[in-house]
Amino acid sequence: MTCSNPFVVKWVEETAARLKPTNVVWVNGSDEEYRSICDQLVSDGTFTPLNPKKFPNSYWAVSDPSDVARVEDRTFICTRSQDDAGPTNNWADPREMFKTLNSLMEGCMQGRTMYVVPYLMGPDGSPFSRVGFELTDSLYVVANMRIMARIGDTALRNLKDDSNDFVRGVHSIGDLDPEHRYICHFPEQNIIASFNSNYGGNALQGKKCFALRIASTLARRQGWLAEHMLILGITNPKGEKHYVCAAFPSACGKTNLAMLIPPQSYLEQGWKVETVGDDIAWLNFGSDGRLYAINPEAGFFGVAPGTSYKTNPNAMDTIKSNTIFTNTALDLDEMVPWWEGLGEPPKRVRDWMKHDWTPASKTKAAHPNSRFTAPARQCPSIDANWESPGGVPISAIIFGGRRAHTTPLVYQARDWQHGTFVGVTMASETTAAATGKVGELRRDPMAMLPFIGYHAGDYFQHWLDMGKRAGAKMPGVFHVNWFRTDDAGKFLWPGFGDNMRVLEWVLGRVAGKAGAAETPLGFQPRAEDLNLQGATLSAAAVEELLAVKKADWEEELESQEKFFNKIGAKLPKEIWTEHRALRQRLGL
Ligand code: OXD
Ligand code: MN
Repeated sequence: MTCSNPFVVKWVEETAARLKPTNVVWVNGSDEEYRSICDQLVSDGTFTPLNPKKFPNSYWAVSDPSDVARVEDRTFICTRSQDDAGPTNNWADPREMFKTLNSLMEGCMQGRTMYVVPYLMGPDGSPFSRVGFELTDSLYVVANMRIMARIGDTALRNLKDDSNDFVRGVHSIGDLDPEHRYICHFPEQNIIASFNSNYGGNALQGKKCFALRIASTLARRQGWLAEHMLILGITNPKGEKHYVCAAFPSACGKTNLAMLIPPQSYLEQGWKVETVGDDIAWLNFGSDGRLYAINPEAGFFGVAPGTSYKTNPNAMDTIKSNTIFTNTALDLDEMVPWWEGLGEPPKRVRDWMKHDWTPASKTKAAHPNSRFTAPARQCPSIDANWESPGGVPISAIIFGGRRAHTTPLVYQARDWQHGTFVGVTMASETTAAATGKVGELRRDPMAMLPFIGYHAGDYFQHWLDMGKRAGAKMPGVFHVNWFRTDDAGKFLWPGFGDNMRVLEWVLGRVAGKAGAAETPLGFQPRAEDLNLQGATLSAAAVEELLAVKKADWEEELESQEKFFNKIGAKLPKEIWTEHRALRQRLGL
């Protein structure tokens, strides 16, 4: 299918004239084309084919050692007014940034091919889906985009010939110089430019750049929400099904929760959990006034280390074929990927830096942020409605973070305004998905800190406004913390499948059936309100998991205030009101 949209054709021609590729190839998204892309990546040494019996049509790749994660300090929101980017984003003047990028990228594709990748974020034919184009000189990016989005002809079919409403994206690997790495967003023009990185979160523009940063600005203008949330469906033994969204900062187990397998006792009673998405949700009002979610993505870009048949069997079965492994280690005898947490190390291991590795080596074999890119449709728990054009109705929104102390296992917000406050005050101890220090407490509102494409204060206001529009039809809001530890630093909660116990309580609350105590935080289960049958938990551990300690909260309230002051005058007054009310309820 040739593209007959004159806006697209003109922009592609203009871009090619500036970047000067040797040739321009339009990607159609077919199976045949994908096979030939993979063959080329094998012959140029980017892809190592894996054992065709154990991992058919799957490949191992490693990145430049300096290019292994998102780079928040090199990520920019370019708006005419600095105030529109707000205090949590790196701002740049769009004219200045265009100048910088134009001079850096002028002729950067000489001797290379420029691939034109039309992509659709969202299900084919959905009124909520959107089209983007990524012009890239990285065949690795094309191969990953083929898994993560619906690319080629499907995308073109979803764009009207007279429509100028698409995201224009340019990406070049340049020379991977970290000093001149740029991940730039121009929300006023719907433009994305990424340069000198080939890492998924920087270079697969459909994901964080479009589906979160640009989409959040579209959502604000158009009255919807683009969120960093997984989507899952839960069916109870009576056959009643509810969908929930959950927001966690990067690498807090979102993929595991999205693919949760309930404990045996739940399975025997007929509970079922199904996956709609593991990272991003676009939420729109349906005609009944409820919020409906679509997963804009078509694949999973999951963290490999720690993934195993013990922690996430559904992910393990998803990645058995048609998968790209980046920066994992390689078992040279079996030609299968390996990473820490998968089990016994194989005899002959090549690490992600392409060195021989043994358990005695001082480094990890797989990079902690090594990833698999796998088609969502291969997930055994994929929900029958995951590509439903209208989306799935959302009954609850769950916020969470990685906190060793302070926040209890679960609590429910009192109403939407309070729920927005709970989201705004989310915080988590940092992990490896972004470059930077590991283990520090970082405030991460709605898990969107690195992804809000505009002023965070305006974003919080948008959340409040959405609630005013829908009133009582908004989903219930909850907060969970799977990561609370005892004095010895050991996790108190088993996590993984046992998180089902918390989900059951959440759905029970939404249905008005589960019991709770009203506490300063909102509504919390008492031990007897949770189904802990079959869980190996002492009464003391349960008590500790549910405890709210004044000293911890005193510190927490102070940290919230510091964060609010950073947001400044645009922090909605309702958020201060909720904060003061919480302080009062805690008697602090
Ligand atoms: C991701 C992230 O890769 O949040 O999903 O960093
Ligand atoms: Mn994410």
